[in-house]
Amino acid sequence: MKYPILSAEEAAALIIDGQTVGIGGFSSVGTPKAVPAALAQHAETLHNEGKPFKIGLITGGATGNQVDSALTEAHAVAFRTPFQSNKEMRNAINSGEVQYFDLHLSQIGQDVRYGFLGKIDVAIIEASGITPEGDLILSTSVGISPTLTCVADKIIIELNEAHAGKLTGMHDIFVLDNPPYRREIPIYKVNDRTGSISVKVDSKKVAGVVLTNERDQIAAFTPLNETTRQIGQNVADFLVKEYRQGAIPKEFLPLQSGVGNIANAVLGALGGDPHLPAFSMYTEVIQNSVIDLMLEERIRFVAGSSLTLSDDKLDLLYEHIGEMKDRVLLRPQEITNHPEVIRRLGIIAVNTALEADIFGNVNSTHVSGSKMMNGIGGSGDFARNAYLSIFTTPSTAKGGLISSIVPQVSHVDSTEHDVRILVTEQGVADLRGKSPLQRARLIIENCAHPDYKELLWDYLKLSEGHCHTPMSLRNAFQMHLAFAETGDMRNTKYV
Ligand code: 0RQ
Repeated sequence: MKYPILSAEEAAALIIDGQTVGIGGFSSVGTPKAVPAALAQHAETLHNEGKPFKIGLITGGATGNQVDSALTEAHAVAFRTPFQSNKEMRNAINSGEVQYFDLHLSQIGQDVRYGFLGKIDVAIIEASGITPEGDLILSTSVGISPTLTCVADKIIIELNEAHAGKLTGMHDIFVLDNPPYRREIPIYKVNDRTGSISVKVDSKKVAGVVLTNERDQIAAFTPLNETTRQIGQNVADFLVKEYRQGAIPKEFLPLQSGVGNIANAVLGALGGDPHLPAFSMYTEVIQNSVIDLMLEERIRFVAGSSLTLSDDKLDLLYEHIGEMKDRVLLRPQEITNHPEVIRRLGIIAVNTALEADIFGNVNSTHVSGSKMMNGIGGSGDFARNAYLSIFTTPSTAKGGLISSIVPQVSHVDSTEHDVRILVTEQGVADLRGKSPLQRARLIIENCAHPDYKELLWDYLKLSEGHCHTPMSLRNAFQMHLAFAETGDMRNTKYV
Protein backbone atom coordinates (compact mmCIF):
# COMPACT_ATOMS: atom_id res chain seq x y z
CA MET A 1 0.00 0.00 0.00
CA LYS A 2 1.39 3.32 -1.17
CA TYR A 3 -0.45 5.36 1.46
CA PRO A 4 -0.50 5.30 5.28
CA ILE A 5 -3.41 3.56 7.01
CA LEU A 6 -5.44 5.80 9.33
CA SER A 7 -8.28 5.13 11.72
CA ALA A 8 -11.54 6.90 10.89
CA GLU A 9 -11.05 9.07 13.99
CA GLU A 10 -7.53 10.11 12.93
CA ALA A 11 -8.83 10.99 9.47
CA ALA A 12 -11.78 12.98 10.86
CA ALA A 13 -9.47 14.96 13.14
CA LEU A 14 -7.72 16.35 10.02
CA ILE A 15 -10.85 18.38 9.21
CA ILE A 16 -11.26 21.70 10.96
CA ASP A 17 -14.16 24.04 11.63
CA GLY A 18 -15.19 26.15 8.65
CA GLN A 19 -13.60 23.96 5.99
CA THR A 20 -15.31 22.84 2.81
CA VAL A 21 -15.39 19.08 2.45
CA GLY A 22 -16.11 17.28 -0.82
CA ILE A 23 -17.64 13.89 -0.22
CA GLY A 24 -17.68 11.35 -3.03
CA GLY A 25 -20.63 9.21 -3.99
CA PHE A 26 -23.86 9.64 -5.83
CA SER A 27 -27.51 8.74 -5.46
CA SER A 28 -26.96 7.31 -1.98
CA VAL A 29 -24.21 4.86 -2.99
CA GLY A 30 -20.43 4.81 -3.18
CA THR A 31 -20.23 7.37 -0.40
CA PRO A 32 -17.61 7.11 2.34
CA LYS A 33 -19.07 5.76 5.56
CA ALA A 34 -16.60 5.53 8.43
CA VAL A 35 -15.00 9.00 8.22
CA PRO A 36 -18.31 10.94 8.02
CA ALA A 37 -19.55 9.01 11.09
CA ALA A 38 -16.31 9.79 12.94
CA LEU A 39 -16.57 13.42 11.79
CA ALA A 40 -20.08 13.64 13.27
CA GLN A 41 -18.73 12.23 16.54
CA HIS A 42 -15.83 14.70 16.42
CA ALA A 43 -18.29 17.60 15.92
CA GLU A 44 -20.40 16.47 18.87
CA THR A 45 -17.36 16.26 21.12
CA LEU A 46 -16.30 19.78 20.13
CA HIS A 47 -19.83 21.13 20.60
CA ASN A 48 -19.97 19.58 24.08
CA GLU A 49 -16.76 21.43 24.89
CA GLY A 50 -18.45 24.65 23.77
CA LYS A 51 -16.37 24.86 20.58
CA PRO A 52 -17.80 25.57 17.11
CA PHE A 53 -17.64 22.98 14.35
CA LYS A 54 -19.49 23.20 11.05
CA ILE A 55 -18.39 22.35 7.54
CA GLY A 56 -19.55 23.15 4.01
CA LEU A 57 -20.58 19.90 2.31
CA ILE A 58 -20.28 19.39 -1.44
CA THR A 59 -21.25 16.03 -2.94
CA GLY A 60 -22.20 14.56 -6.29
CA GLY A 61 -25.83 14.06 -5.25
CA ALA A 62 -27.65 12.15 -2.52
CA THR A 63 -25.29 10.60 0.00
CA GLY A 64 -27.48 8.40 2.15
CA ASN A 65 -27.82 8.11 5.88
CA GLN A 66 -24.16 7.49 6.65
CA VAL A 67 -23.32 11.06 5.64
CA ASP A 68 -26.34 13.36 5.65
CA SER A 69 -28.15 11.95 8.71
CA ALA A 70 -25.00 11.59 10.79
CA LEU A 71 -23.63 15.07 10.07
CA THR A 72 -27.02 16.80 10.32
CA GLU A 73 -27.86 15.16 13.65
CA ALA A 74 -24.49 16.40 14.91
CA HIS A 75 -25.35 19.96 13.69
CA ALA A 76 -22.10 19.85 11.75
CA VAL A 77 -23.25 21.24 8.38
CA ALA A 78 -23.44 24.95 7.54
CA PHE A 79 -23.82 24.63 3.77
CA ARG A 80 -24.89 21.79 1.46
CA THR A 81 -25.04 21.30 -2.29
CA PRO A 82 -26.46 19.73 -4.53
CA PHE A 83 -29.28 17.06 -4.51
CA GLN A 84 -30.11 15.32 -1.22
CA SER A 85 -32.92 12.95 -0.33
CA ASN A 86 -32.48 12.53 3.38
CA LYS A 87 -35.15 13.34 5.98
CA GLU A 88 -32.83 14.92 8.58
CA MET A 89 -31.01 17.01 5.97
CA ARG A 90 -34.32 18.07 4.39
CA ASN A 91 -35.62 19.24 7.78
CA ALA A 92 -32.39 21.14 8.51
CA ILE A 93 -32.61 22.85 5.11
CA ASN A 94 -36.27 23.76 5.59
CA SER A 95 -35.72 25.06 9.12
CA GLY A 96 -32.92 27.32 7.87
CA GLU A 97 -30.18 25.56 9.83
CA VAL A 98 -28.40 24.48 6.63
CA GLN A 99 -27.96 26.86 3.70
CA TYR A 100 -28.71 24.79 0.61
CA PHE A 101 -27.80 25.53 -2.99
CA ASP A 102 -29.56 23.48 -5.65
CA LEU A 103 -28.32 23.19 -9.22
CA HIS A 104 -28.33 20.87 -12.24
CA LEU A 105 -26.21 17.81 -11.53
CA SER A 106 -24.27 18.18 -14.79
CA GLN A 107 -22.98 21.50 -13.48
CA ILE A 108 -21.74 20.83 -9.96
CA GLY A 109 -18.43 19.27 -11.06
CA GLN A 110 -17.57 22.12 -13.40
CA ASP A 111 -18.68 24.75 -10.85
CA VAL A 112 -16.22 23.19 -8.40
CA ARG A 113 -13.40 23.22 -10.98
CA TYR A 114 -14.19 26.81 -11.98
CA GLY A 115 -13.79 27.78 -8.30
CA PHE A 116 -17.38 29.09 -8.12
CA LEU A 117 -17.87 27.38 -4.75
CA GLY A 118 -14.54 28.35 -3.22
CA LYS A 119 -11.68 26.12 -2.21
CA ILE A 120 -12.21 22.41 -1.45
CA ASP A 121 -10.10 21.74 1.62
CA VAL A 122 -10.59 18.01 1.96
CA ALA A 123 -12.02 15.30 -0.31
CA ILE A 124 -13.24 12.03 1.23
CA ILE A 125 -13.60 9.38 -1.44
CA GLU A 126 -14.70 5.73 -1.28
CA ALA A 127 -12.70 3.35 -3.46
CA SER A 128 -13.02 -0.38 -4.09
CA GLY A 129 -9.34 -0.66 -4.98
CA ILE A 130 -6.05 1.25 -5.19
CA THR A 131 -3.71 0.55 -8.12
CA PRO A 132 0.05 0.04 -7.59
CA GLU A 133 0.52 3.63 -8.90
CA GLY A 134 -1.83 4.86 -6.17
CA ASP A 135 -4.82 5.63 -8.41
CA LEU A 136 -8.37 4.85 -7.30
CA ILE A 137 -10.81 2.25 -8.59
CA LEU A 138 -14.07 3.78 -7.41
CA SER A 139 -16.90 1.73 -5.93
CA THR A 140 -20.64 1.78 -6.72
CA SER A 141 -20.71 5.34 -8.08
CA VAL A 142 -18.60 8.00 -9.77
CA GLY A 143 -20.46 11.29 -9.24
CA ILE A 144 -17.95 14.16 -9.01
CA SER A 145 -15.19 12.16 -7.26
CA PRO A 146 -12.66 12.62 -10.12
CA THR A 147 -13.10 16.40 -9.89
CA LEU A 148 -12.94 16.46 -6.08
CA THR A 149 -9.64 14.57 -6.09
CA CYS A 150 -8.26 17.02 -8.71
CA VAL A 151 -9.08 20.18 -6.77
CA ALA A 152 -8.97 19.27 -3.06
CA ASP A 153 -5.94 20.25 -0.98
CA LYS A 154 -6.07 16.98 0.94
CA ILE A 155 -7.54 13.55 0.09
CA ILE A 156 -8.79 10.90 2.52
CA ILE A 157 -9.54 7.53 0.93
CA GLU A 158 -11.95 4.95 2.33
CA LEU A 159 -11.02 1.60 0.87
CA ASN A 160 -14.19 -0.49 1.01
CA GLU A 161 -13.32 -4.17 0.89
CA ALA A 162 -16.98 -5.16 0.42
CA HIS A 163 -16.55 -4.56 -3.34
CA ALA A 164 -12.87 -5.52 -3.67
CA GLY A 165 -11.99 -6.49 -7.26
CA LYS A 166 -15.63 -6.80 -8.37
CA LEU A 167 -16.05 -3.42 -10.02
CA THR A 168 -12.64 -3.04 -11.64
CA GLY A 169 -13.10 -2.15 -15.31
CA MET A 170 -16.68 -0.93 -14.96
CA HIS A 171 -15.80 2.77 -14.62
CA ASP A 172 -15.04 5.14 -17.47
CA ILE A 173 -13.37 8.20 -15.96
CA PHE A 174 -13.14 11.25 -18.21
CA VAL A 175 -12.67 14.75 -16.79
CA LEU A 176 -13.41 17.68 -19.07
CA ASP A 177 -10.96 20.51 -19.60
CA ASN A 178 -12.07 23.97 -18.66
CA PRO A 179 -12.91 26.63 -21.28
CA PRO A 180 -11.36 27.94 -23.47
CA TYR A 181 -9.61 24.58 -23.99
CA ARG A 182 -12.67 22.36 -23.98
CA ARG A 183 -13.23 19.88 -26.82
CA GLU A 184 -16.17 17.68 -27.75
CA ILE A 185 -16.95 14.61 -25.63
CA PRO A 186 -16.16 11.63 -27.88
CA ILE A 187 -19.24 9.57 -27.05
CA TYR A 188 -21.19 8.66 -30.17
CA LYS A 189 -22.86 5.50 -28.88
CA VAL A 190 -24.08 4.69 -25.37
CA ASN A 191 -21.29 2.15 -24.85
CA ASP A 192 -18.35 4.21 -26.19
CA ARG A 193 -15.48 4.37 -23.70
CA THR A 194 -13.69 7.69 -23.43
CA GLY A 195 -11.50 7.55 -20.35
CA SER A 196 -9.68 5.30 -17.94
CA ILE A 197 -10.88 2.75 -15.42
CA SER A 198 -9.28 4.58 -12.47
CA VAL A 199 -9.14 8.07 -10.99
CA LYS A 200 -5.69 9.67 -11.11
CA VAL A 201 -4.61 11.14 -7.79
CA ASP A 202 -1.68 13.28 -6.83
CA SER A 203 -0.18 11.03 -4.15
CA LYS A 204 1.32 14.02 -2.30
CA LYS A 205 -2.21 15.11 -1.41
CA VAL A 206 -3.30 11.77 0.07
CA ALA A 207 -3.46 12.01 3.87
CA GLY A 208 -4.16 8.30 4.27
CA VAL A 209 -6.47 5.35 3.79
CA VAL A 210 -9.23 4.18 6.13
CA LEU A 211 -10.25 0.54 5.70
CA THR A 212 -13.98 -0.30 5.66
CA ASN A 213 -16.13 -3.28 4.76
CA GLU A 214 -19.71 -2.10 4.49
CA ARG A 215 -22.41 -2.13 1.80
CA ASP A 216 -24.43 0.96 0.85
CA GLN A 217 -27.84 1.35 2.43
CA ILE A 218 -30.58 2.40 0.05
CA ALA A 219 -34.20 3.13 0.89
CA ALA A 220 -36.72 0.48 -0.17
CA PHE A 221 -39.12 1.31 -3.00
CA THR A 222 -42.83 1.54 -2.30
CA PRO A 223 -44.49 -1.45 -4.02
CA LEU A 224 -46.36 -0.64 -7.26
CA ASN A 225 -49.98 0.40 -6.81
CA GLU A 226 -52.78 0.89 -9.33
CA THR A 227 -51.79 4.54 -9.92
CA THR A 228 -48.07 4.02 -10.53
CA ARG A 229 -48.80 0.93 -12.65
CA GLN A 230 -51.20 2.96 -14.82
CA ILE A 231 -48.71 5.84 -15.20
CA GLY A 232 -46.10 3.33 -16.36
CA GLN A 233 -48.57 1.79 -18.82
CA ASN A 234 -49.56 5.22 -20.19
CA VAL A 235 -45.89 6.07 -20.86
CA ALA A 236 -45.33 2.69 -22.52
CA ASP A 237 -48.48 3.03 -24.68
CA PHE A 238 -47.42 6.52 -25.75
CA LEU A 239 -43.94 5.31 -26.76
CA VAL A 240 -45.38 2.32 -28.64
CA LYS A 241 -47.57 4.73 -30.63
CA GLU A 242 -44.60 7.00 -31.42
CA TYR A 243 -42.52 3.99 -32.38
CA ARG A 244 -45.18 2.60 -34.71
CA GLN A 245 -45.56 6.00 -36.37
CA GLY A 246 -41.82 6.09 -37.05
CA ALA A 247 -41.22 9.09 -34.75
CA ILE A 248 -38.72 6.91 -32.89
CA PRO A 249 -36.16 5.07 -35.07
CA LYS A 250 -36.36 1.29 -35.62
CA GLU A 251 -33.45 0.50 -33.27
CA PHE A 252 -35.18 2.63 -30.60
CA LEU A 253 -33.41 5.40 -28.65
CA PRO A 254 -31.56 5.31 -25.33
CA LEU A 255 -33.71 5.88 -22.29
CA GLN A 256 -33.12 7.98 -19.20
CA SER A 257 -35.31 7.28 -16.24
CA GLY A 258 -35.52 9.48 -13.14
CA VAL A 259 -35.37 8.60 -9.48
CA GLY A 260 -38.05 7.45 -7.05
CA ASN A 261 -41.04 5.17 -6.91
CA ILE A 262 -42.77 6.42 -10.02
CA ALA A 263 -39.64 6.23 -12.17
CA ASN A 264 -39.12 2.65 -11.03
CA ALA A 265 -42.71 1.78 -12.01
CA VAL A 266 -42.36 3.43 -15.43
CA LEU A 267 -39.19 1.52 -16.19
CA GLY A 268 -40.85 -1.75 -15.22
CA ALA A 269 -43.74 -1.02 -17.63
CA LEU A 270 -41.42 -0.09 -20.51
CA GLY A 271 -39.25 -3.13 -20.02
CA GLY A 272 -42.25 -5.42 -19.84
CA ASP A 273 -44.00 -4.09 -22.96
CA PRO A 274 -43.73 -6.69 -25.74
CA HIS A 275 -44.44 -4.04 -28.41
CA LEU A 276 -41.21 -2.17 -27.67
CA PRO A 277 -37.82 -3.55 -28.73
CA ALA A 278 -35.00 -4.16 -26.23
CA PHE A 279 -33.33 -0.80 -25.53
CA SER A 280 -30.23 0.79 -24.02
CA MET A 281 -30.11 3.28 -21.18
CA TYR A 282 -28.06 6.44 -20.96
CA THR A 283 -29.10 7.61 -17.55
CA GLU A 284 -27.91 8.97 -14.25
CA VAL A 285 -29.02 6.41 -11.68
CA ILE A 286 -29.13 2.67 -12.32
CA GLN A 287 -32.07 1.50 -10.18
CA ASN A 288 -33.17 -1.99 -9.17
CA SER A 289 -35.50 -2.68 -12.08
CA VAL A 290 -32.64 -2.23 -14.58
CA ILE A 291 -30.79 -5.32 -13.38
CA ASP A 292 -33.81 -7.62 -13.81
CA LEU A 293 -34.51 -6.19 -17.26
CA MET A 294 -30.89 -6.72 -18.30
CA LEU A 295 -31.00 -10.35 -17.26
CA GLU A 296 -34.26 -10.73 -19.21
CA GLU A 297 -32.43 -9.17 -22.23
CA ARG A 298 -34.94 -6.29 -22.35
CA ILE A 299 -32.18 -3.78 -21.62
CA ARG A 300 -29.09 -4.31 -23.75
CA PHE A 301 -26.65 -1.87 -22.16
CA VAL A 302 -26.71 0.74 -19.41
CA ALA A 303 -24.46 3.70 -18.74
CA GLY A 304 -25.03 5.72 -15.56
CA SER A 305 -23.25 7.32 -12.63
CA SER A 306 -24.33 4.99 -9.83
CA LEU A 307 -25.47 1.47 -9.07
CA THR A 308 -28.25 2.43 -6.67
CA LEU A 309 -29.18 -1.16 -5.91
CA SER A 310 -30.57 -2.97 -2.90
CA ASP A 311 -28.35 -5.75 -1.52
CA ASP A 312 -30.19 -8.53 -3.37
CA LYS A 313 -29.87 -6.75 -6.74
CA LEU A 314 -26.19 -6.00 -6.16
CA ASP A 315 -25.68 -9.69 -5.33
CA LEU A 316 -27.47 -10.58 -8.58
CA LEU A 317 -25.20 -8.23 -10.52
CA TYR A 318 -22.11 -9.73 -8.87
CA GLU A 319 -23.36 -13.25 -9.64
CA HIS A 320 -23.39 -12.34 -13.35
CA ILE A 321 -20.43 -9.97 -13.20
CA GLY A 322 -18.48 -11.63 -16.03
CA GLU A 323 -21.17 -10.78 -18.58
CA MET A 324 -22.39 -7.58 -16.88
CA LYS A 325 -19.00 -5.89 -16.98
CA ASP A 326 -19.43 -5.59 -20.75
CA ARG A 327 -22.94 -4.21 -20.41
CA VAL A 328 -22.63 -1.64 -17.60
CA LEU A 329 -20.55 1.56 -17.55
CA LEU A 330 -20.22 4.01 -14.66
CA ARG A 331 -19.27 7.54 -15.69
CA PRO A 332 -18.89 10.93 -13.96
CA GLN A 333 -22.24 12.71 -13.67
CA GLU A 334 -20.83 15.57 -15.72
CA ILE A 335 -20.72 13.13 -18.66
CA THR A 336 -23.92 11.15 -18.02
CA ASN A 337 -25.87 14.40 -17.75
CA HIS A 338 -24.01 16.47 -20.31
CA PRO A 339 -26.30 18.41 -22.68
CA GLU A 340 -23.96 17.70 -25.62
CA VAL A 341 -24.20 13.91 -25.28
CA ILE A 342 -27.89 13.87 -24.33
CA ARG A 343 -28.77 15.79 -27.48
CA ARG A 344 -26.40 13.83 -29.72
CA LEU A 345 -27.65 10.42 -28.64
CA GLY A 346 -31.33 11.43 -28.78
CA ILE A 347 -32.33 10.41 -25.29
CA ILE A 348 -35.92 9.68 -24.31
CA ALA A 349 -36.08 11.22 -20.83
CA VAL A 350 -38.70 10.28 -18.25
CA ASN A 351 -38.71 12.30 -15.02
CA THR A 352 -41.15 12.93 -12.20
CA ALA A 353 -42.95 16.10 -11.19
CA LEU A 354 -44.42 17.00 -7.81
CA GLU A 355 -46.86 19.25 -9.65
CA ALA A 356 -47.38 20.58 -13.16
CA ASP A 357 -49.46 23.51 -14.30
CA ILE A 358 -51.96 23.64 -17.12
CA PHE A 359 -49.34 25.25 -19.37
CA GLY A 360 -46.74 22.52 -18.85
CA ASN A 361 -44.38 24.11 -16.31
CA VAL A 362 -43.11 21.53 -13.84
CA ASN A 363 -42.19 21.74 -10.17
CA SER A 364 -40.01 18.81 -9.09
CA THR A 365 -38.56 20.23 -5.91
CA HIS A 366 -40.69 22.51 -3.73
CA VAL A 367 -43.75 21.53 -1.70
CA SER A 368 -46.17 24.50 -1.68
CA GLY A 369 -43.49 26.66 -3.26
CA SER A 370 -41.33 26.88 -0.19
CA LYS A 371 -40.31 23.53 1.31
CA MET A 372 -37.44 21.73 -0.40
CA MET A 373 -38.03 18.06 -1.17
CA ASN A 374 -34.83 16.69 -2.76
CA GLY A 375 -33.53 19.02 -5.45
CA ILE A 376 -33.69 19.27 -9.24
CA GLY A 377 -31.17 16.48 -9.69
CA GLY A 378 -30.54 15.68 -13.33
CA SER A 379 -34.14 16.18 -14.41
CA GLY A 380 -33.45 19.62 -15.91
CA ASP A 381 -30.29 18.44 -17.70
CA PHE A 382 -32.24 15.70 -19.43
CA ALA A 383 -35.54 17.52 -19.92
CA ARG A 384 -34.08 20.43 -21.87
CA ASN A 385 -31.81 18.38 -24.10
CA ALA A 386 -33.77 15.19 -24.67
CA TYR A 387 -35.20 13.95 -27.98
CA LEU A 388 -38.47 13.44 -26.11
CA SER A 389 -38.92 14.85 -22.63
CA ILE A 390 -41.67 13.17 -20.63
CA PHE A 391 -42.78 14.16 -17.12
CA THR A 392 -44.96 11.89 -15.02
CA THR A 393 -46.95 12.53 -11.85
CA PRO A 394 -49.97 10.99 -10.12
CA SER A 395 -52.87 13.40 -10.74
CA THR A 396 -53.36 13.87 -6.98
CA ALA A 397 -51.23 13.69 -3.84
CA LYS A 398 -52.00 13.11 -0.15
CA GLY A 399 -55.03 10.93 -0.76
CA GLY A 400 -56.69 13.40 -3.14
CA LEU A 401 -56.36 16.51 -0.94
CA ILE A 402 -53.88 17.99 -3.43
CA SER A 403 -54.25 18.20 -7.20
CA SER A 404 -50.89 17.77 -8.94
CA ILE A 405 -52.32 19.70 -11.88
CA VAL A 406 -52.73 23.36 -10.90
CA PRO A 407 -53.31 26.68 -12.65
CA GLN A 408 -49.78 27.84 -11.83
CA VAL A 409 -46.94 25.80 -10.29
CA SER A 410 -45.74 27.17 -6.96
CA HIS A 411 -42.11 26.82 -8.08
CA VAL A 412 -40.65 26.20 -11.56
CA ASP A 413 -37.89 23.67 -12.27
CA SER A 414 -38.55 22.66 -15.87
CA THR A 415 -40.31 25.28 -17.94
CA GLU A 416 -43.12 24.85 -20.46
CA HIS A 417 -40.38 24.92 -23.14
CA ASP A 418 -38.72 21.78 -21.79
CA VAL A 419 -41.76 19.65 -21.04
CA ARG A 420 -42.97 17.89 -24.19
CA ILE A 421 -45.24 15.19 -22.81
CA LEU A 422 -47.11 15.13 -19.51
CA VAL A 423 -48.45 11.83 -18.16
CA THR A 424 -50.64 11.01 -15.17
CA GLU A 425 -52.63 7.86 -14.42
CA GLN A 426 -55.56 9.67 -16.11
CA GLY A 427 -53.83 9.93 -19.48
CA VAL A 428 -51.27 11.66 -21.69
CA ALA A 429 -51.01 15.27 -22.88
CA ASP A 430 -48.77 15.66 -25.92
CA LEU A 431 -47.76 19.31 -25.73
CA ARG A 432 -45.54 19.45 -28.82
CA GLY A 433 -46.38 22.34 -31.11
CA LYS A 434 -49.30 23.52 -28.94
CA SER A 435 -50.06 27.09 -27.84
CA PRO A 436 -50.59 27.80 -24.11
CA LEU A 437 -54.39 27.68 -24.48
CA GLN A 438 -54.25 24.41 -26.42
CA ARG A 439 -51.89 22.96 -23.81
CA ALA A 440 -54.18 24.00 -20.98
CA ARG A 441 -57.20 22.30 -22.61
CA LEU A 442 -55.23 19.11 -23.26
CA ILE A 443 -53.77 18.90 -19.77
CA ILE A 444 -57.10 19.51 -18.03
CA GLU A 445 -58.92 17.05 -20.28
CA ASN A 446 -56.31 14.27 -20.33
CA CYS A 447 -54.29 14.55 -17.11
CA ALA A 448 -56.31 16.19 -14.31
CA HIS A 449 -58.17 14.07 -11.77
CA PRO A 450 -62.01 14.15 -12.23
CA ASP A 451 -62.37 15.76 -8.76
CA TYR A 452 -60.41 18.80 -10.00
CA LYS A 453 -61.42 19.13 -13.65
CA GLU A 454 -64.29 21.60 -13.07
CA LEU A 455 -62.11 23.81 -10.88
CA LEU A 456 -59.43 23.94 -13.57
CA TRP A 457 -61.93 24.62 -16.38
CA ASP A 458 -63.39 27.43 -14.22
CA TYR A 459 -59.94 28.93 -13.81
CA LEU A 460 -59.36 28.82 -17.55
CA LYS A 461 -62.71 30.54 -18.21
CA LEU A 462 -61.81 33.26 -15.67
CA SER A 463 -58.53 34.01 -17.33
CA GLU A 464 -59.21 33.33 -21.01
CA GLY A 465 -59.35 36.49 -23.06
CA HIS A 466 -57.44 38.40 -25.65
CA CYS A 467 -54.02 37.25 -24.55
CA HIS A 468 -51.41 34.62 -25.36
CA THR A 469 -51.24 32.84 -21.99
CA PRO A 470 -54.51 32.88 -20.02
CA MET A 471 -53.62 34.03 -16.52
CA SER A 472 -55.55 35.42 -13.58
CA LEU A 473 -53.05 37.02 -11.20
CA ARG A 474 -55.72 37.06 -8.49
CA ASN A 475 -56.52 33.36 -8.79
CA ALA A 476 -53.37 31.61 -9.97
CA PHE A 477 -52.59 30.29 -6.46
CA GLN A 478 -56.13 29.90 -5.11
CA MET A 479 -55.86 26.11 -5.16
CA HIS A 480 -52.63 26.24 -3.14
CA LEU A 481 -54.23 28.74 -0.75
CA ALA A 482 -57.25 26.48 -0.26
CA PHE A 483 -54.94 23.62 0.73
CA ALA A 484 -52.92 25.83 3.09
CA GLU A 485 -56.07 27.22 4.77
CA THR A 486 -58.45 24.25 4.74
CA GLY A 487 -56.24 21.21 4.09
CA ASP A 488 -58.12 20.35 0.86
CA MET A 489 -57.67 21.91 -2.58
CA ARG A 490 -61.26 20.94 -3.46
CA ASN A 491 -62.39 23.87 -1.27
CA THR A 492 -60.95 26.39 -3.77
CA LYS A 493 -63.02 29.54 -4.30
CA TYR A 494 -61.99 31.93 -7.06
CA VAL A 495 -62.38 35.68 -6.52
O1 0RQ B 1 -44.65 12.24 0.18
O2 0RQ B 1 -44.18 9.96 0.99
O3 0RQ B 1 -44.68 11.85 2.58
O4 0RQ B 1 -46.49 10.91 1.10
O5 0RQ B 1 -43.96 13.80 -2.35
O6 0RQ B 1 -43.81 11.44 -3.90
O7 0RQ B 1 -45.32 10.07 -5.26
O8 0RQ B 1 -43.65 8.88 -3.73
O9 0RQ B 1 -42.90 10.16 -5.81
O10 0RQ B 1 -40.80 8.91 -4.96
O11 0RQ B 1 -41.35 9.24 -7.38
O12 0RQ B 1 -40.62 11.20 -5.94
C1 0RQ B 1 -40.43 14.50 -7.64
C2 0RQ B 1 -39.79 13.92 -5.30
C3 0RQ B 1 -41.02 12.26 -6.76
C4 0RQ B 1 -38.59 12.77 -7.22
C5 0RQ B 1 -39.95 13.38 -6.72
C6 0RQ B 1 -45.33 14.02 -1.95
C7 0RQ B 1 -45.87 12.62 -1.86
C8 0RQ B 1 -44.72 11.89 -1.20
C9 0RQ B 1 -42.85 11.73 -2.96
P1 0RQ B 1 -45.04 11.15 1.30
P2 0RQ B 1 -43.96 10.03 -4.63
P3 0RQ B 1 -41.38 9.76 -6.02
C10 0RQ B 1 -32.62 12.82 -12.41
C11 0RQ B 1 -33.94 12.59 -11.83
C12 0RQ B 1 -36.35 15.49 -8.76
C13 0RQ B 1 -35.02 14.97 -9.20
C14 0RQ B 1 -35.08 14.15 -10.43
C15 0RQ B 1 -37.49 13.82 -7.32
C16 0RQ B 1 -43.50 12.55 -1.82
O13 0RQ B 1 -38.76 12.19 -8.47
O14 0RQ B 1 -36.83 14.13 -6.34
O15 0RQ B 1 -36.03 14.15 -11.19
N1 0RQ B 1 -37.32 14.43 -8.53
N2 0RQ B 1 -34.05 13.43 -10.67
O16 0RQ B 1 -47.07 12.59 -1.11
C17 0RQ B 1 -47.15 18.05 -1.87
C18 0RQ B 1 -47.56 17.78 -4.16
C19 0RQ B 1 -46.97 16.48 -4.07
C20 0RQ B 1 -46.49 16.07 -2.82
C21 0RQ B 1 -46.12 14.49 -4.28
N3 0RQ B 1 -48.05 18.24 -5.32
N4 0RQ B 1 -47.62 18.53 -3.05
N5 0RQ B 1 -46.56 16.85 -1.73
N6 0RQ B 1 -45.98 14.83 -3.01
N7 0RQ B 1 -46.75 15.48 -4.96
C22 0RQ B 1 -32.31 12.15 -13.66
C23 0RQ B 1 -31.80 10.73 -13.58
O17 0RQ B 1 -31.25 10.24 -14.47
C24 0RQ B 1 -32.04 9.92 -12.39
